[in-house]
Amino acid sequence: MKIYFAGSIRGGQSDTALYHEVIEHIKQKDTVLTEQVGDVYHSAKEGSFRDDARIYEQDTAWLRQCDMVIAECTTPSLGVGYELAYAEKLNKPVHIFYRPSVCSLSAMLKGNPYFHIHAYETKKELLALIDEI
Ligand code: 6IA
Repeated sequence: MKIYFAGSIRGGQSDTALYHEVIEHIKQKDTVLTEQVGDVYHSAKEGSFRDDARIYEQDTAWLRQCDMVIAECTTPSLGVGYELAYAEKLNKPVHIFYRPSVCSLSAMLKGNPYFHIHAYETKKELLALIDEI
């Protein structure tokens, strides 16, 4: 399967290393289109309009191509919120993961029955839930 993994970049990068581990785990069996989300070395600084336009075009093309969206939403991100709504409009299956001990997930996600919402606390739990889906 082609997986679109979504996670915060400019919204905050405190979970980037976790995204990287999740992406590596998914890659054992499937293809992840958005590996850069777990790139611990890239900087989330303001980019040029041209760079940002290229990112938008590429990411929305990948959303149209993917078979499933997996999003880690503990760190709130405008970009991830946009991607989730875009995926819903395309009728892509969307699985959202978050740690309730750290964040209160937006009602716009939690209240939408379209989304599959998964609460977890440990990395072990997260990877096991991903294996299940
Ligand atoms: O608003 P955010 O930056 O937190 O949005 C994060 C989401 O938007 C991720 O799920 C990505 O799919 C997408 N996204 C945002 N920035 C980038 C990006 N930037 N490259 C690819 N996808 C992105 C690269 C360098 C940049 C951080 C300067």
